[in-house]
Amino acid sequence: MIRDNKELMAEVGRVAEVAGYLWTKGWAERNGGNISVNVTHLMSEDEKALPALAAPIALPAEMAALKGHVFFVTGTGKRMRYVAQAPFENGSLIRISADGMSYEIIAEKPIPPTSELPSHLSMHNYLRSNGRDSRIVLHTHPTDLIGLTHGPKFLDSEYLTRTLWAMIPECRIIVPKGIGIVRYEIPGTMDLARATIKQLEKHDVVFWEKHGILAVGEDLIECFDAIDTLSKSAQIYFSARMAGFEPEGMTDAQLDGLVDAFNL
Ligand code: 2HA
Ligand code: ZN
Repeated sequence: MIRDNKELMAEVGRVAEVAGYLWTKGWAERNGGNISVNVTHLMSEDEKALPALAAPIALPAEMAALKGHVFFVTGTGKRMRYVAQAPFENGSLIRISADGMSYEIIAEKPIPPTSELPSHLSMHNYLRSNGRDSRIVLHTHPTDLIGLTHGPKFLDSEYLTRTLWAMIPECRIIVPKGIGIVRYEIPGTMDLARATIKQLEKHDVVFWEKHGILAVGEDLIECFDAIDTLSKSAQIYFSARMAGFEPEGMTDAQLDGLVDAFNL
C-alpha cells in the first residue's frame, strides 16, 4: 500500500539517491553514516495507522514534539551502498507512539533503525519544538572534513568556519550559519546527541571531532550539498597545503560582500 504513495516513494527515492552519493564520495565505509527523514506530512491517516511489524521499543526520553510522527530511517548495521539499491531492505518506516515514549516499525519490513536513532530523534524533537521545519538529519563520514578535526586549531568554530568559507564564495552562501563543533564523544550516545543539539541552536552543520559530520535541514539534497560544498573547500585547502603553500583565502571584505549580494 505505501508503494502506491508517489510522494512518499519519491522521498524514499531521495534517500536512496543520497545514500549512493555518500558511498561514491567515499564517505560511507562499511555501515558508516545514517539518515532519518520525517515523512509524516506525506502520509495518509490510514498509512499513519498501519499495524506495527514488531513490538514497541522504548525511547530514552519523551519525544513530546514527535507524538504520532512517522520517519524513514536507515537500518542499523546497513550499508549506504545497499540503501542506494534497496531502501526498504536497508531501512524502515517507524512511528512514534501517541505518548512519545516509544516507537514501532510499521513498514515495509521489520528492519531495526540506526544505532543513532535516539540521537536523531532527540534532534528532530529539539528542532520541531523550536519551530524549525528541519525534517532531515544526515550523518556521514567525509574523509577530508574528519581530517580537519584532527588539527587542534580547527576545533574552534569561528576559525574552522572562516577557513572553509574563505576557499570559495559558494561555501558561505551555502552554509551561511557556519559550522558547530562537538568534541569527541562515544558514537551513538545521548551525550553526543546533547552536545550536538547545543550546536544546532546556531548551526545547521556540526562537525563531530574525529568521527564525522551531521547536517539538519528541510531538504535532504540540500543537506548533502552543504556537506559536499564544505568538503570541496577542505579539498582546496589541503591541495594548497600539499603543494607547499598556505592558501591565501578570500579577504574579510570579499566574504562580507557576499552578505549583501546574497541576503545572507
Ligand atoms: O551508523 O556512523 O555514528 C554508523 C555510524 C555511527
Ligand atoms: Zn558515524
